[in-house]
Amino acid sequence: MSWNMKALRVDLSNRESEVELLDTNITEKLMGGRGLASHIVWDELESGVDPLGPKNKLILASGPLTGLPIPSSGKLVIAGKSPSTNAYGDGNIGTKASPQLKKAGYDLLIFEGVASEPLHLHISDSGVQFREGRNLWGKNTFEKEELLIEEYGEQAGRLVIGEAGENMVNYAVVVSQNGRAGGRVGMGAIMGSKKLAAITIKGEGEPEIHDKARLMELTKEAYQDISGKDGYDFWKRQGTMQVFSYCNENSILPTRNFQEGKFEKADRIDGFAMEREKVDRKGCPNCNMQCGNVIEDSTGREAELDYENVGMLGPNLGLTDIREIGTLNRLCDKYGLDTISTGSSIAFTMELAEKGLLDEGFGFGDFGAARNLVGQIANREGLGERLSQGTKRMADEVGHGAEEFAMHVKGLEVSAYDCHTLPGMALGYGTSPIGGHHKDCWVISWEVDNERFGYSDRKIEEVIDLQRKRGAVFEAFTVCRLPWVELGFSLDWYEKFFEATTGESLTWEDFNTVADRIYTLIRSIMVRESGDDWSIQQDIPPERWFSEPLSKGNFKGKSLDKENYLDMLKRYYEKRGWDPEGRPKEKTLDELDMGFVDLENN
Ligand code: PTT
Ligand code: SF4
Repeated sequence: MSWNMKALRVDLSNRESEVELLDTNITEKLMGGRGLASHIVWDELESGVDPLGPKNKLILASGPLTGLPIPSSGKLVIAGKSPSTNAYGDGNIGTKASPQLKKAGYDLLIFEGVASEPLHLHISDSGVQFREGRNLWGKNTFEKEELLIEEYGEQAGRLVIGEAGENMVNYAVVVSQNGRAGGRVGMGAIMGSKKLAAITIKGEGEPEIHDKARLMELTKEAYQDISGKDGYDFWKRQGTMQVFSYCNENSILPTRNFQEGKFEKADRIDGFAMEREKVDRKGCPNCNMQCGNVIEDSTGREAELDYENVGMLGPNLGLTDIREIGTLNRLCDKYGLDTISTGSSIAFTMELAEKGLLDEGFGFGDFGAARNLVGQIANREGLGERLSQGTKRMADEVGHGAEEFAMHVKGLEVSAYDCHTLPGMALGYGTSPIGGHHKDCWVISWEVDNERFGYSDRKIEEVIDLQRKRGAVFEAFTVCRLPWVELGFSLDWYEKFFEATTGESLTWEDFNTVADRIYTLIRSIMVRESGDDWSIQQDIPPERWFSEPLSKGNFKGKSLDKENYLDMLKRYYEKRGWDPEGRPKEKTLDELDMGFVDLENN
């Protein structure tokens, strides 16, 4: 290995820090990013620690390919024990902090304890400076970043939280560059619980690269390959919004809290409607695909739109004005709230109100109510206090069957794909290592093109293959997966990048073994943290997709079948080497050479 191979461990309670060498036994087995972070959660966190207490840790993890000149490498994993799911949680953020971390000479930052006063940490080649953070505390993410730019310049890496993180909302995110947001499983809340208002990183060195000339040559060719791809120009126009119309046409677009998969006014808010309002593009460092669509919102301010944001804050709330959706998106960025869980929690509340389970006078399509709720959630005021816990806990409080339309898996709200007609995607959500997130497995186009309503072994294999690549390898390299996923940039490039960077010739077969370890490790954490409450029920997606068939569109009358789903889930466990309840088997841990996991004595 030839990345920095160094971690900086920061004790916030005592204002101390130390540099540690990474354990090569662990980097060989689990690589970087999600692999390293999940190992820390397994190895260093006592079972049962409070995610918002001093014993949880906030981890920023890069991988062997992060922050290098190669395409779309400006990403960073932010991880810890999640307050939404009470198990391992992480997110992947595009940020200048990623190349700056490498330049400063580290691959990994670990924050422990709790500061007695709000702090701002500045990381550089010479370690960490503990700076007064009171001037930042109470300010929104945009204001915080502005102050940090004044002090450190535009090129410094910045990671901040907004009011939502300070108030420890369960789905508060960490924000960078005024709109990149990561850690929807509440990583912003962990940062807030540690009284960490901001982290800035500015390095002067260069990460060690095994064959720099070769890497630069590959990099040049790779950028040309990407910009020559067929879909490149359209991607630059719409970014992730290019999938919006596809989702509506195929009855996948979340509509009024996932009651339907088709929205009657989708053409008002689709990728083409967005293009008409688009004023700029933004994105992560080291990337020629810049996918953040910037529009002017209904107040005339700039807002950045991605598909998930529009899906969850638009049709899922019954809203039809792209500029109003932009306003909700901008508010989420400003407060540091995840757009997916915010949208889902508001949609859930609107449905509760319409069904008479909450005494509120609003319903779907009410932009004013949605806008007010975003602020109330971030500040945990009024009804916002309840919504800030997410749909699972809120449903438990409301009772009267509300759980049936709380759209989460393991406490994390599902992203913007309706699964009434997608058993494979439902399995992807059910078995995602961090709860209801699509990042590990977007099997939809395969499913739509092949066997849409099937529960076959072939489909399970497709899910596992995507989970390996998207959910583990790209998260362990810690680079963006979109060049491959969206433009068909060949996976072979990554073997070459890896060899030029580290000097090691690994193949995708080797990477997939690393992936299986990471999946089994995160599953072990989940099982350990659930204790006696662990059950196969946790891997079942929201009840609505089984019990309430679609009432409109080309798939009217369709829903998932519970018996078939459970059978598919058990076959999935078998293929993963987990027992019929979804727990990793001893034999599997041995075969994967994971002696560091002992589920019996944990
Ligand atoms: C990700 C989730 C997503 S996934 C989106 S839009 W997407 C939402 N974006 C939000 C936002 O914006 N503001 C906000 N306040 N909350 C938001 N919550 C939602 O968060 C993101 C891109 C995207 S855009 C995607 S798919 C890809 N995700 C990657 C991934 O997970 N891993 C990886 N190796 N590469 C990826 N590339 C793409 O990155 P979470 P970002 Mg995000 C305004 O982090 O917690 O995983 O949630 O990081 O820098 O914004 O890039 O249609
Ligand atoms: Fe960031 Fe988009 Fe580029 Fe990926 S494609 S690195 S998310 S700008």
